[in-house]
Amino acid sequence: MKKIILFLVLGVFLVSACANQNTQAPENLVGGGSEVPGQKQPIIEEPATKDTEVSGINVKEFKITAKQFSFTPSTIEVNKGDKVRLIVTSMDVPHGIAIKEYGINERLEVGKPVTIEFTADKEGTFTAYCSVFCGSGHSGMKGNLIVK
Ligand SMILES: [Cu+2]
Repeated sequence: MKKIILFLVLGVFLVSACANQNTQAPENLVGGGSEVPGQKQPIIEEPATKDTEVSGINVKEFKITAKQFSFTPSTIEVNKGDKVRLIVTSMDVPHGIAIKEYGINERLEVGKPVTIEFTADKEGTFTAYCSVFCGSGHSGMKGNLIVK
């Protein structure tokens, strides 16, 4: 009698094991199928943010103030190929800002920002100097543009 009961118990286990396998297999397929589209969504979003980084033009903007007898900051550094935007404002008397090698020469009226844009296509250290006589220290009123 015990053997018959054992066989019955084993039989029930085997049947239920088979039933579990049959029901689990399709579940796994469905589960795997539904996960794939869910995982693809962030993958699609990532290149979109990279595209905006790549297409964004590298513009380096500097706000510079001019006053007797200096520019602040006095040195700006950019990489060759950068588009550079200088927004220069005189704080006291009329000044000028000139970078001969880049063909820049602008007059700076007091309190009126002047925007200068250029592409830093020449490597080197260039002198930015005041081009409007502004007093005793005028000839020493200089700054540096460094293009690496
Ligand atoms: Cu000057």
